[in-house]
Amino acid sequence: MNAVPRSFYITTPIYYVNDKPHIGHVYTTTICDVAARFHRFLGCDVFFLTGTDEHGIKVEKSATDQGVTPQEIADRNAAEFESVMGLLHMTNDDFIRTTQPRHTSQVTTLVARLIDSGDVYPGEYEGWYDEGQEEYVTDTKAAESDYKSPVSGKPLVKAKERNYFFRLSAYQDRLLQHIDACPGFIRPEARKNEVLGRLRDGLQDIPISRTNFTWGIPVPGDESHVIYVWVDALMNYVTAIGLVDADLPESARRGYWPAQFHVIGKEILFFHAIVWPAVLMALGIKLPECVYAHSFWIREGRKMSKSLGNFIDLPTIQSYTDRFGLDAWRWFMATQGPLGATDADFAHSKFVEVYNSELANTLGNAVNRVSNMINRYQDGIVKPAVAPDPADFDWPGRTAAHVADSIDRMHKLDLSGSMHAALSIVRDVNGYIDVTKPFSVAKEPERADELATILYNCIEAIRIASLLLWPALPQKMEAFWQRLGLSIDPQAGSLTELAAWGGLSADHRVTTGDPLFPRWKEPEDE
Ligand code: ME8
Repeated sequence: MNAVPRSFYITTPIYYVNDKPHIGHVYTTTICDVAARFHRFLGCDVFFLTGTDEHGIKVEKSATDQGVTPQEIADRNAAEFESVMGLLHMTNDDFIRTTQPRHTSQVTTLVARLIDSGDVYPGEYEGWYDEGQEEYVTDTKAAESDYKSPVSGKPLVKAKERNYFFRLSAYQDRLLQHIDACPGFIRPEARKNEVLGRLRDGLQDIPISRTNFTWGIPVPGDESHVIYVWVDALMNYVTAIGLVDADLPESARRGYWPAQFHVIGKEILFFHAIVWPAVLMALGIKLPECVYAHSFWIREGRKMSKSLGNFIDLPTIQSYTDRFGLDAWRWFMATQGPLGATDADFAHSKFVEVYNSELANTLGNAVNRVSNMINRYQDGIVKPAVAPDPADFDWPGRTAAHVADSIDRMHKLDLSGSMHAALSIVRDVNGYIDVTKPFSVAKEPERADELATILYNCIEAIRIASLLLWPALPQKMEAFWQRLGLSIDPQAGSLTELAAWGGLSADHRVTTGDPLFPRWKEPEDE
């Protein structure tokens, strides 16, 4: 088993305020939330950051169109993103907004340092510009996409600007060396290879200032330019922990750097795995441990896009949490999401299938069967396991192996593997009941001790699984603990001690209740 890291800093991208929250934002934040909860439970000092990216031409344009100030748009939409975090019970420790003075002041300091060191220099740039994406596209890429934006389809425009440039080309070799020396720096492997390919093609210096709009942080010493939104945004990862300004209260968080994980979507890999590390190298700041770029959710086999109007938006997400419960939604995000190199399909039938097979039939069923038997045969009291186990099953060994596996996978951000390791304990319980047949044993009063052993093993195994499952299923596992009369505080950081076999004392009273995960039947077609 890996040692528990002392501190654990995990970030999501900061989301653009010119868009409405959708499954993509919710997904990345949920992954980080599950990992953050798990690591807190393990006793790590966790800092989980999310927030909003509020500058740039798109926000300025929307503001002009709507006749309001960009700040008003930013305030309104950032509030919506923040409320989504609350609605979905995210446990982020802070919510950074790039228009906050604590951020802008430190970005100014950092860019001034880059200008002083010569890593940022004034120059002239001419190239194909994608207005929607606010980025220049190389001549080759522009030709490949027929001089249209690969994202919006709108024509690219030939733009010429006097800009401040970041000397990205100077960091190509150091980046290659770093990736070579730290194999876990970019994950998954396919994304690392993508970055290596890009590095081998050669890096050009990149313009990091704009003059065609004003909604941004001014370049220090030259107010006619604003800092490119991407450089501004990337810096949130260090401004939120006051890395640059000892006078800010946030500077108490400096010990969290370097971050363990920047979790992002694959489309912003270049910025996180090339630009950001190079900027950090230029500033003499350590690099994060891992940039984890997941793939995309698609819907019913089709890419989600504005033109198709098929985004899984907040009302759709709420229709799932209303029908299946928030935990069922979190489970699907955590176990079926695109953490690997391929996209994942959000298909309604798949959601129902996973819900029924894993939550209703496996977990919910085990909890119900065992609680009901303890109630029916033992008046709801857990009795000690004094008799030998009729199946001679190595419960302490088996559960310890699954616990270690689940923790180890979570350290690597393999959420599905971690949760399924926990669920394996529950599957073991269901198999054990089939073999030991407590419902038959209960018919013979002289076998009461044997029955007590069987039921103790079952409820104790489920208790251990519930600890590991809690980060994905917090509400339902807390409800289960309540039925068992356990008061567990996952913030207290005692997961490994609690997960040791035999922790459940006899004489606990188990209450029954509505099924935790009622089996889902599609309403009949009208
Ligand atoms: O890119 N599937 O913000 P953004 C899974 N502000 N995840 C998805 C997704 C999908 N179909 N679509 C989006 C930005 N995401 C910048 C980031 S960071 C310093 C600045 C998720 O609002 C995924 O995490 O466009 C992706 O990287 C992010 O939303 C993009 O959010």
